[in-house]
Amino acid sequence: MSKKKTVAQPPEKFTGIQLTKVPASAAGIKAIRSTFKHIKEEVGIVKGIGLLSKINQKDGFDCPGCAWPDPDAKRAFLAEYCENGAKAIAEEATKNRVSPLFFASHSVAELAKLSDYEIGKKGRITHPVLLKPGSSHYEKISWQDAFDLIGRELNALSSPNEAIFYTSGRTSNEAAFLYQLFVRQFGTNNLPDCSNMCHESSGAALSETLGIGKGSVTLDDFNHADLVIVMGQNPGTNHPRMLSALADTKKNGGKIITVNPLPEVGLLEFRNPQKPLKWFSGEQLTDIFLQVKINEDVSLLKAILLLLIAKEEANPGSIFDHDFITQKTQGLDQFLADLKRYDLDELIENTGLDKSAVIEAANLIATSKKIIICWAMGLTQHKNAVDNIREIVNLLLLKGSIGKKGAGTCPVRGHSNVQGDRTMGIWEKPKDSFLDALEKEFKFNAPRDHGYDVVDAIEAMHSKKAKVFIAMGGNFISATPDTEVTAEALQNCELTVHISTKLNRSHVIHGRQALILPCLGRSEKDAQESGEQFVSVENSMGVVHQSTGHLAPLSEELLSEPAIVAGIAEATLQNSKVVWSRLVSNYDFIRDKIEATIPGFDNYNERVRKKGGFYLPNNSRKGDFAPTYTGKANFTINAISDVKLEKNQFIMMTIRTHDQYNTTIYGLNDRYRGVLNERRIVFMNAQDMTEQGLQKLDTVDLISHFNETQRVAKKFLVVPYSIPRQCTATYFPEANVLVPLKSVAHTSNTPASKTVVISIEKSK
Ligand SMILES: Nc1nc2c(c(=O)[nH]1)N[C@H]1C(S)=C(S)[C@@H](COP(=O)(O)OP(=O)(O)OC[C@H]3O[C@@H](n4cnc5c(=O)[nH]c(N)nc54)[C@H](O)[C@@H]3O)O[C@H]1N2
Ligand SMILES: Nc1nc2c(c(=O)[nH]1)N[C@H]1C(S)=C(S)[C@@H](COP(=O)(O)OP(=O)(O)OC[C@H]3O[C@@H](n4cnc5c(=O)[nH]c(N)nc54)[C@H](O)[C@@H]3O)O[C@H]1N2
Ligand SMILES: [Mo]
Repeated sequence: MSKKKTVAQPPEKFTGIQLTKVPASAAGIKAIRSTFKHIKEEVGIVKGIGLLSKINQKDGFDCPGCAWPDPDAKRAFLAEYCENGAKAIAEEATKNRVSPLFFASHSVAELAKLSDYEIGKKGRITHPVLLKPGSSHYEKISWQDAFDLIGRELNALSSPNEAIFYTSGRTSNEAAFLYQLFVRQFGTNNLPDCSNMCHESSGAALSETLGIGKGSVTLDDFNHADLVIVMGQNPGTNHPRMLSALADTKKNGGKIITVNPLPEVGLLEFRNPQKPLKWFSGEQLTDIFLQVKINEDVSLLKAILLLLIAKEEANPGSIFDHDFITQKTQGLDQFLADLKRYDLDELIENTGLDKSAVIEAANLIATSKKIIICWAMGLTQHKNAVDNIREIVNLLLLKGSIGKKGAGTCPVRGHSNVQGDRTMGIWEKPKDSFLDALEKEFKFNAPRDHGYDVVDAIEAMHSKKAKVFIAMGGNFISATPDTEVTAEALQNCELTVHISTKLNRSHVIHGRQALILPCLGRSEKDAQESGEQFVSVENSMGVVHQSTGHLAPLSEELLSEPAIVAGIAEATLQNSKVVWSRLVSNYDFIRDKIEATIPGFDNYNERVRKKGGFYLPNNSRKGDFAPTYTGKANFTINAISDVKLEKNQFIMMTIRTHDQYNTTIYGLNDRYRGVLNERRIVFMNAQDMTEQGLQKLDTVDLISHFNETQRVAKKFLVVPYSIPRQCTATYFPEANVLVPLKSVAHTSNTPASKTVVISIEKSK
């Protein structure tokens, strides 16, 4: 696409790679050592230990790492965190400060030349700052002047739809509710969020088939499952506490099948860091590992389904749950008719797997009555991502494995409150019933047209249809696809505003004017007029609970996210009947409003104070599928991948290392994959390397191919790895420049950042 060289991408420089042996197991003593190294370097040991003792405790704060739930009952002291949760905390509680003085001595152009790792390590922002039109440096600004500037720019737009309000998934329920209320009173549904790039495909598939966009299992279900299938997910790195749940499944006699193009270490063997006796001897987790080709999961599922059908037909009633199917589902006949069009051997060939492995997996599924299927980005970020998840539902429906103990759907969420943000109305396609409730409670006319999601928002800014971009957290430029196009989009804006904790690349790829508004982090005390506040969040399994910060705020200038929203709202809205400052004076008042408008939050203020919180209603957990468009659970007909690779082309997936939280780069190691001190690498199959005339650590350029357009990312080092033929992997965000903006999943519009077609050339 754009040939011109900009500074939007991370710099093309190497940091000094070392390759080591891939470890045999995850966690264990090395994880503990790594935890304390990060804590010591960023926070200091004494304060650090105090912090760790509060993570995920019932009186403590919700770990800003992932959305994996905490045990409902007993919680170990100093133990409900993992290595990567500790790193997340270390990043937030860092000693490093980005003050007005820092900005005075570092120009924006200079900062843009740094890598995301280097930018992030500069630390927490201490004061609100403004980049004036044409200026080279951010300067201190008062909160009121910042709010007034935003109000003026928003009110100068010819339509509220020219403004975009992004949200990342760390925002608390209270802040998210206020934010969407302000945005809708301003007059638009332009509320894109990180979910659009994350589990949107899960939400789309699950709502259509089961009548709720959330998963159905609870943590306890892992104790009762006969079989857990983990597809397209790397919990050893991204949800380490999930490994304990998988270990419980095994302890109780259940089995585990893993479907992944990579042999992710954490899934294969695990040393429980919370059980010192297990630090030195690993627990094997995966029983059957299916090393599937990228984006061939539908082929695999269809092959398994054909094998199951053959068994069922040979011995009717032995494999499928006919009572469940008859009472609760619709669409079986059409689904079966479509499935039988496929040829088993062709499907298996697509997957790149041995037939015997697929048969072994089908046999285990055949004899299991209670099955949980877990998945994450390996399934949601493809063109046919929604098909992946609907096909999972087909399998679970045939087995009657939804709505009973030990069974169900488990989309494993990313950001710690991404699910709660959606519940609070952060969505560009709100339901009418939700808007009706807002209108009734707050006496205004809510906008009804759907707003922009992430991809549409980038296109709108690119074509200058949108002119103000406001982000509640996140790092838009580094998280989104097509880095150069997104950069042009942001640079077209009149004003870009980031409500952030830490410095990131989105602060230096900016509009004509730019504001950074620094906010309190999860771990910090939040004092308002009525005293210290807590916030609430919803985890991946629909439990809403409180989160209370314990540290003194790092700067007196910081405001809480709800207070910032209130400040912007007061400076922008002339006729609002909401008394914003009153809502912020005591977050109980915000929760009262949530209770009044969103189902499932009865007695919110009382129930959220109960230790451990409360479960939100979930129809599919109860085996009730009435909310779907047919009133039953729907079988669906799904397509296998239509990606055709030409000679010398590869599929590339963009994945996370063990040392990052999305675009926050904790360190330069990917310990579990044996890569140290380097992020610009491409994992390749050794035979493919030979065919391409490539050697270990050769420097290559990656060229992505999409609808006749090409995008180039220069200077990556080739690392031979256990990965299927024609499959490659790079790290996010370095490779985002290769992900075409228009290459998206159907229905969910999620960027297909795990199906990128590339060719590989030696660098000149
Ligand atoms: N420490 C840490 N924790 C995190 C995050 C983080 O960056 N760091 N991010 C958080 C967020 S927002 C999210 S969404 C989650 C992400 O959690 P994950 O989804 O685990 O993250 P990814 O690194 O994107 O890994 C995707 C996995 O899917 C596999 N995969 C890729 N393509 C395919 C495919 O076609 N089929 C199959 N079967 N597998 C495939 C990859 O090999 C990889 O193992 O983690 C959350 N937790
Ligand atoms: N190629 C490729 N692209 C991807 C993905 C992929 O797998 N491959 N994954 C996608 C996924 S799953 C996701 S979820 C998105 C993530 O997209 P985002 O959520 O936009 O990105 P993050 O890196 O999580 O955001 C980090 C920034 O959030 C700010 N922050 C941290 N804590 C707080 C807080 O408490 N409050 C506020 N206001 N700000 C805070 C900090 O300033 C930090 O720099 O990226 C997506 N992009
Ligand atoms: Mo995510």
